[in-house]
Amino acid sequence: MKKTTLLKNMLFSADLGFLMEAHNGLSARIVEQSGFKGIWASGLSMSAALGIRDNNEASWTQVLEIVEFMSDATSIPILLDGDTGYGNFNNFRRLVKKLEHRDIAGVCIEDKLFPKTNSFLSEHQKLANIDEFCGKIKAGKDSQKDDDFCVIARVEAFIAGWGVDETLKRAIAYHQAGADAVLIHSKISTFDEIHSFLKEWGNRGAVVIVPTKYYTTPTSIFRELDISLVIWANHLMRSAITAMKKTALQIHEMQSLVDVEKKVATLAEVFELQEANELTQAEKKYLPAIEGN
Ligand code: SPV
Ligand code: MG
Repeated sequence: MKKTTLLKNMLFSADLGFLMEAHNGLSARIVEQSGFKGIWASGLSMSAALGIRDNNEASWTQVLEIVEFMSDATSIPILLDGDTGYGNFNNFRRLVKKLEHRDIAGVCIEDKLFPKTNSFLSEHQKLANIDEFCGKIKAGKDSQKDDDFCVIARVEAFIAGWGVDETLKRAIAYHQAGADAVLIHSKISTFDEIHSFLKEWGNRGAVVIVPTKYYTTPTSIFRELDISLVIWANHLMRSAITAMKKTALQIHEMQSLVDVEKKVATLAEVFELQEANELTQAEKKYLPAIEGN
């Protein structure tokens, strides 16, 4: 099945689905091997992995390069965190085309202004004009070639300090503009904001959430409330930071590898993740046998 169809089915099936964050080809492959059915190409994680900020410091073509590696390394659908779409409707529709070329299953755009700021960083974030954002959604949907490619509209009204009324107004407008789903984001440590939205939203359309801050909310509640998709948004990048800091400090202190060797992935695991064996087999098939080798 096409990756686009797989993502669309996740959004519209009766079951709660999960996307796990990845930020490069290696982490994407680890997500797939862990059993996840889809990948969140997180803007925060991809920028952090590049050593830069989540403020559109990476150009959109640099982001495309990263997701191309991720797509090549996996067979499950990838939803790109497309920030604000990297410009206006015109930039966004070009992005959609280029994502389809790279077999990316969908893109999520948020109703903030370019260059964006991470939702957990700044208190007074400015929101996009509703009509302008609806035009962007429409332009994206009109330019996709594959009917199943998904455009998800992320509502940042709670993040920007607005209440449920503004959040609902925006979600309804984006849904009517053709968004395949709405992502409602919240930075408070309880599920209250999202819950207040869901009560008003009813069953108008698919809802995606990112429980980074309200992580103590039991997953069973998301299921009971008919959420479509949960995104675990940054946990491979954060676990990599913890592991890398520990290893670097230990090697620096000990001036030896003896204490860490048994605590890190073996080289065999690295080669397995790179599918080194496939190349060995291909060499046997395609390279001429040279005497003495
Ligand atoms: C990301 O993973 O980059 C996101 C989610 O956009 S958040 O960091 O919560 O804004
Ligand atoms: Mg992001």
